[in-house]
Order: sequence, then C-alpha cells, then structure tokens
Amino acid sequence: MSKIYLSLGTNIGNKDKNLEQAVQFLSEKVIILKKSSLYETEPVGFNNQPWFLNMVIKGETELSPGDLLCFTQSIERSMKRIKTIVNGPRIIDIDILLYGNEKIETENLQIPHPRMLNRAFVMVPLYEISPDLIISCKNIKDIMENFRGEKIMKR
Ligand code: PH2
Ligand code: MG
Ligand code: MG
Repeated sequence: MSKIYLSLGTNIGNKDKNLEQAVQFLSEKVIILKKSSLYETEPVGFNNQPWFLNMVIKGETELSPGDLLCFTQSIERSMKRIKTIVNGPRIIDIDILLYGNEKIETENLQIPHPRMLNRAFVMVPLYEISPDLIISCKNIKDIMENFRGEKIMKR
C-alpha cells in the first residue's frame, strides 16, 4: 500500500456534486484517509473562466503510479471531461500530487506534481490535512511561510 495525495478541481456545473462524485469513484480503488475542506479558488493560468472548487485528498492504494494515473483518467472520462484549452474550464480534474516518496519523471507522469509548490489551490488544502508533510526534502511549513498565492476562500 502506498500513501498518495491527490488534488481535485472543478469549475463547470454543480461543483459540489462533481467533487462528491469523483471521491465516490476514487474510493473504488483508493482508501480515502483524509479529505480537506472545500475551497473556492481564483482561476490560475487562464483568467476568463468561473472560479474553481478545489480539494485535496490523502489516500492509500495498491495501484502503481501508472495504474493510478490510468484510473484517475478513466474517472475524468466517465464524468465526461472534455479537453479544450490548457488550464481552461473543466467538469473534473484529478491530479496526482505525491506518491509515497517517489520521484517520477516520464513524459505523461511527473511526481511530485511539477506545479504544486506555487499553487495556493493545492498547497493550502494540503497544509490543512498534513501540516507535517515533507515534500522533496522540504518541510511544508517552510514552504507555506513564504507563500504568496492567488485568492482562495475556505468554505
Ligand atoms: N487547475 C488548473 C489551472 N488552473 N485554477 C484553480 N483555481 N484551480 C484549479 O484546479 C486549476 C486552476 C489546471 O489543472
Ligand atoms: Mg490540474
Ligand atoms: Mg490534470
């Protein structure tokens, strides 16, 4: 069993329901250990779109990193995610943040998630559920100390 952290985001349709449904799907192959609060977050990367609802999950799984990616992508497909513009609106996005202490650098999978450290919509909920986490040998507390992120509101 490996400890994993996932980031979930949505900004189309019934956002609460989308997150709830994604967590339900995830629980088929991931033991959900912790769920962060829900956060209303300013869009990053492409501004002209609705605010997102984001959360972070801590879990445990038997799936390998590659199989976990296939699984999260299959959930995005079953929830009818349509790929449009990069960073654009989406009904659900499930990103693997961390997989144990593994470092993975392949073409379609990078762990730790390469952009997680400077995204408030990831780091704030992550810090909420795991304030003692170590990411790439850095203590999350030290990362949060210098953190200047985009607007984010805890529900
Ligand atoms: N996801 C992105 C790009 N920008 N902004 C917010 N607030 N929340 C997201 O989940 C998000 C984003 C790419 O996956
Ligand atoms: Mg993403
Ligand atoms: Mg994604």
